[in-house]
Amino acid sequence: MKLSLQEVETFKSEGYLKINERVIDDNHLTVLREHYDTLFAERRGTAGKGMRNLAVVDSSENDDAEDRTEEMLQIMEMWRLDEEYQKLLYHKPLLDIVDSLIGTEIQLFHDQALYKPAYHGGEVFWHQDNAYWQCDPPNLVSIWIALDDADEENGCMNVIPGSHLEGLTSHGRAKSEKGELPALLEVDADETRAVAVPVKAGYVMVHHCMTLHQTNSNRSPRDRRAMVIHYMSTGTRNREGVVMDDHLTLRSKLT
Ligand SMILES: O=C(O)CCC(=O)C(=O)O
Repeated sequence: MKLSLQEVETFKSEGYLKINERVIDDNHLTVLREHYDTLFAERRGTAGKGMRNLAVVDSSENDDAEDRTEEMLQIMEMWRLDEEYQKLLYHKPLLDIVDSLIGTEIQLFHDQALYKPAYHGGEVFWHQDNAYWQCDPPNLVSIWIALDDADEENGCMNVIPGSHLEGLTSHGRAKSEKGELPALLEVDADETRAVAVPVKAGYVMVHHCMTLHQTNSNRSPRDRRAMVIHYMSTGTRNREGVVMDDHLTLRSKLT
C-alpha cells in the first residue's frame, strides 16, 4: 500500500494523512480486538501491571484511584505482551505507508494501546508527540489504527494542519478540574484551525511527531479502542542524544 505522490505531498504540507484504503480486514480486526480486551481485562484493578490511566490526578500506575470515573487507559509496548501485536508491527500495508513517508530504514520507536471506554473516556490534551519524546531528528511518524469506528462523539483525533512546520511549542503539565495530570502534557492551540479526523474501524490515519493533536473525552455509549505505532528512521537519537540502535528494525534494505 505505497502512498501516491499526492498523498506524500499532502502529508508533508498538512502533517497528517487519513488513509483511504482499509488496512485491517474484519477477521484480523476481530483477533486484535479480542487480544486487546484480554490484555486490558487482565490489568483491571491490579496495581503496577503496566496499564495506566492517563486521566488520574495521582501518579500511581494502578486504576483503583478515586478517578475511576474518568479513564484514558494506556498499555505501552503491546508487542512485548502479545504475539498478534508483535505481528502487527510487520503488517505490510502499515510498513508500506511508513516507507513512503520516511524511507526504507524503519525502526520501531514504541507502540501503545489507547482505550477510551464508553461513557467515561478521558481527554488527551493538545500536544506535539515530540514534546514528550525529544527525539532527533524530529521526523517520526505514527500510525493511529482504529479498532472501533472513531468519530467526534467517541474521541477521534483532532489535528492542526500544518502545525508540524511551526516548531516545537513549550508544553506544561495538563490539568483537569481535579488537578494536574502527571502523565499528560498540554499546550495552547488555536482551535479555530482544528480538523477532526474520523476513522472507521480497520482504517488508519498517520501523523507527524510535530503535529499538534488531541482527542476529546468519550461520553458516547461506544468504546473507542485505538492502537498507535510510532516509527522512526534508523539513526534517530533519543532525548539523551543516544542513537536508538537497540530498537526493533521493522524494515531495512541493509540487512
Ligand atoms: O488516541 C488518543 O486518544 C491520543 C493519540 C495520540 O495522542 C497519539 O497517537 O499521539
